[in-house]
Amino acid sequence: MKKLTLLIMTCLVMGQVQAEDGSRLWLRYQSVDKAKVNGPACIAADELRKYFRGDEVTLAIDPTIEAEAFKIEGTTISAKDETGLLYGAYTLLREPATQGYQKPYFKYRILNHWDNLDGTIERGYAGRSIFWDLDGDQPKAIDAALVRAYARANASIGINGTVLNNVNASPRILSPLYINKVKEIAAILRPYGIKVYLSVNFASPMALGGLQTADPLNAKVKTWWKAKAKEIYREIPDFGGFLVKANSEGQPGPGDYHRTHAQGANMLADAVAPYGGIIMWRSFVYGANHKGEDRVKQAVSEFINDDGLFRSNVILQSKNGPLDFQPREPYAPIFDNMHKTPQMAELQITQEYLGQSRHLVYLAPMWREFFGYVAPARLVGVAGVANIGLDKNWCGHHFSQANWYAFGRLAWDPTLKSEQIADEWLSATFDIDDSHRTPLLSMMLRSREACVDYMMPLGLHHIFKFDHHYGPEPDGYIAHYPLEWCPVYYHQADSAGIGFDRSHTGTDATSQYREPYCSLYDDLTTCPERYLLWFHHVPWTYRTNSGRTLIDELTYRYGRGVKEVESFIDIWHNSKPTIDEQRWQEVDERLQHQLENAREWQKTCLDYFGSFARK
Ligand code: GCW
Repeated sequence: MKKLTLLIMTCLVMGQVQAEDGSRLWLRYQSVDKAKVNGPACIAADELRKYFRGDEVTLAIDPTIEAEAFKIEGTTISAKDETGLLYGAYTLLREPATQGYQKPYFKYRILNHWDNLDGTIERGYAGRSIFWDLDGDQPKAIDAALVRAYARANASIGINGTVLNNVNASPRILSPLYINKVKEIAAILRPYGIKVYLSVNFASPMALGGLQTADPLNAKVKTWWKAKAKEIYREIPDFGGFLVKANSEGQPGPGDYHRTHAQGANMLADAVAPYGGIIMWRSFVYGANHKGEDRVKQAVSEFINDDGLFRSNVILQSKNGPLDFQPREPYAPIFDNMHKTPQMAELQITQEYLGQSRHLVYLAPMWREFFGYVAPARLVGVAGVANIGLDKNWCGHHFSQANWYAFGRLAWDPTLKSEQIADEWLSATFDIDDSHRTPLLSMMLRSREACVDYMMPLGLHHIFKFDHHYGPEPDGYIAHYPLEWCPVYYHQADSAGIGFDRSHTGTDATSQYREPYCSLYDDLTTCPERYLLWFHHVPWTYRTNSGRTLIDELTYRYGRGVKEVESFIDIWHNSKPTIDEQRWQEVDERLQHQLENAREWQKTCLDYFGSFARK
């Protein structure tokens, strides 16, 4: 008995027996300690020495290779520096047969953490922040091992930046105390090729600097930001820059002083420019200045006059859709309207409106759909709102890890197919053979469309429960203002029909799109059905492509979504013999819950809409 315990303990210490709790993500390599690694001592060398299954591998620094790129010839990886070597090493570990040259598509491949300094995470569903918490009123000590594991996971998929705090930013993040913490984190992330960025509160000069104003044209305000930038760069010379949510949902901004976004962004851009820093300025602005205007039009109205006026180190960051992170939105027309401003797409990995960490929804197909409308060539980067927290498995749902993984892989190469990414992830995450992998792959690939079907088919949107956005509430939250938060404002169901008329007879949001989309979306007969009720108010008796009336088609699609989840459960049950116990159970529980919730969506929405349609 004693011997057995000793054996188990030894194995544990040697890392050979590990519980499958999801904590190792897609990095479940078995250590083989076999390969002889030639070249500089670095993380790439350590990883290969431990996990590469070949006998020998060579790492070579080659200054002629572009930054972050790498070349694999035989078993030699060449790169400009250690970051390139690291990307090459992870690629070789994932795909031992890889040969040739690779470089990342986007320059900026950044996670955005909506983490608050008190440890909570806005729209976080996987526990508390891995970076922040309080110890009394002081910041808690950084967990270096955890942050290192986070860095490693990101480097393995090519992510090269991270914004450490919520866009609804506390000014305290810029206090010397927190800058020191950021410095600590930066030191852990640096060897993995990851830069740190911070979200800043535009009114920080008042909250922190004791100034009377945060007016971007005020000399003292400018001086304050310049001094703050200098202080940050003294501690963190490769600091990335700032992300700013200004004049949106109650956040302060240049508009408070009747200044433009360009004036606000440029003032910050000038402060970080001497150090090579950038400003990511969000276009998610609606409300105050646009009372009465269709919310999906407001970003373009708000920013169009600023095009061409931003400094060259300002990037406009916009969500993929014009409204919020709904399961399906048409692309945001801001990408068609800003011609002189570098742009980044903000994608949401955390599934705020997609069942959070309780539903299995694989997001790569949604992001690929977006790239079909907004060519990656028009973007300088992508930001992903992270789904990471202190939960053992990092993301709450084991399958939500696939979304973190897919974000990184698409940031590296947006032409990768959703299927390939899912296949890579499944193979790395579970020990399954081909016959079991195929149905799981199919489940993942169908899961986003299923979610659209059981939540908001045919272009319905924002019919979620108020505030927490989990579950259906088509009749919910009726306020006079902000109308932008009311389901009834979005679906406009009445005895005649349902849907939001955004054609030229309605709010004319279609006119913000380039051709052919403008004409296509504007005309009820050519508008793709997946956007039908997004752009049109449609009579209940309208015949959809299937020949069914609108209400029958809605009924059919809600039913189809629910059936899909039933079939996911079957697939999962069939895979039981090949999946380790803990993860199988945890996913199974969530799938059962997903089914209940999908049925709730179906019933609530069809009862409610039916009360108009079937009068
Ligand atoms: O989707 C909404 C979220 C807010 C979020 C906001 C934003 C960080 O419900 O929680 O705030 O978007 O993107 O700024």
